[in-house]
Order: sequence, then C-alpha cells, then structure tokens
Amino acid sequence: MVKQIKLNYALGDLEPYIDKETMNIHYNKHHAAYTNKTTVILDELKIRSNNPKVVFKRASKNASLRNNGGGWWNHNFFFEALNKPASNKISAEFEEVISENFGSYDKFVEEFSNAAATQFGSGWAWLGKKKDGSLEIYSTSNQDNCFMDVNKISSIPILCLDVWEHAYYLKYQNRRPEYVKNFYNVIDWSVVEERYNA
Ligand code: MN3
Repeated sequence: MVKQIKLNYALGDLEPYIDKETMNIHYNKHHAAYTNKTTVILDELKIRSNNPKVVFKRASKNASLRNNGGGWWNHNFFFEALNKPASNKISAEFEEVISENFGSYDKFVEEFSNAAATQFGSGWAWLGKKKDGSLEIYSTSNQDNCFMDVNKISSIPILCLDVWEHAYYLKYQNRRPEYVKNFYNVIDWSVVEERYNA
C-alpha cells in the first residue's frame, strides 16, 4: 500500500502563488486518485515495495503503473518540497552549490523555468544530482520520472515542478510561465538541500 505524504502546510498556505482551491483539487482529488490506483496496481503485480527504484523498474511494460505510479510518487516529491512563502530561504551554502553548477541562482531560475515552460503538454521539470555530484535540469512527459526504464536519466531528483494544467489552470489559465515564475516563492529549500546532501 502506498500513501500520500502529509503536507507540512495548510492548503491555503501557498497563496497567493498557488491558490487553496487548486491545492485542494490537486492533493485531495488528483493525487489521492493516483495513490489509490497505484496501491491496487502494486497489489495485482505483487510488488510490496514503495521504493521508486523497485516500483518503476519495469514501468515500460505497464502503462497503468507508469501513469498512476508516476502520479503517486512525483506528487509526493513535489508537495514535500513546498512551503509557506515566508519560510523559504535558500541557505548560503546551498546557493553556492547552485551557483557553482549554473553560474548564479538567477541563471538556475532561468534554466529551470525554461525546462518547465518548454515541456510540451503535460509533464514535469526536474533538478537532479548526478553521480559526480553535479546538478542537471531536465523535463519529462506525463508522469514519467528518472526511476522508470523508459528513459536513461541517471541523476537522483532533488526538486520537481508539476506543469500539468491541473496544477495551475484555475488561477493562471494558459499563463504557465507566470505559474512557473511564482513557484520559486514556495520552494522549501531546506528539503531540497537535505536531498542534495543525502
Ligand atoms: Mn499534478
């Protein structure tokens, strides 16, 4: 049985950047549905683990697991690294890491935003840590992630952004770039830094 993470904030706490109603539908409807379906699928497949490396090993062979399982895991990872705008300061140490990799924090924002904006249709933008410790930015389609055998991404994710329309359409309609721009106000950098150091 897989679970949704408990949010460290109330549904309305990400306002004005992500509105309460979007969070409500996103977490309580979309994410809950992906999670429930994933539990059923894993049960049928007799997969007892909730480790993404195990769960998604043969994702290419099962579209339902790929779509619903990706929806379960990706949203947990996404919601876990969000928090109230006021509490989200990047540490000097981690800003240095970002600068070493991308030139500056602003350059990182530019590159990540570009990945999010240019992902055609539904999908995700990701920041990943490679084996040599360096960081890379990429995007995936639909609910795909790096643990699936459908791609050759080898870095470990430390941050992601949902760019499905359901993540922003109520508030932003077709203005995905504006949603992406506002995302940086609600990133919980302490979670991202912890993942980087893990
Ligand atoms: Mn979503």
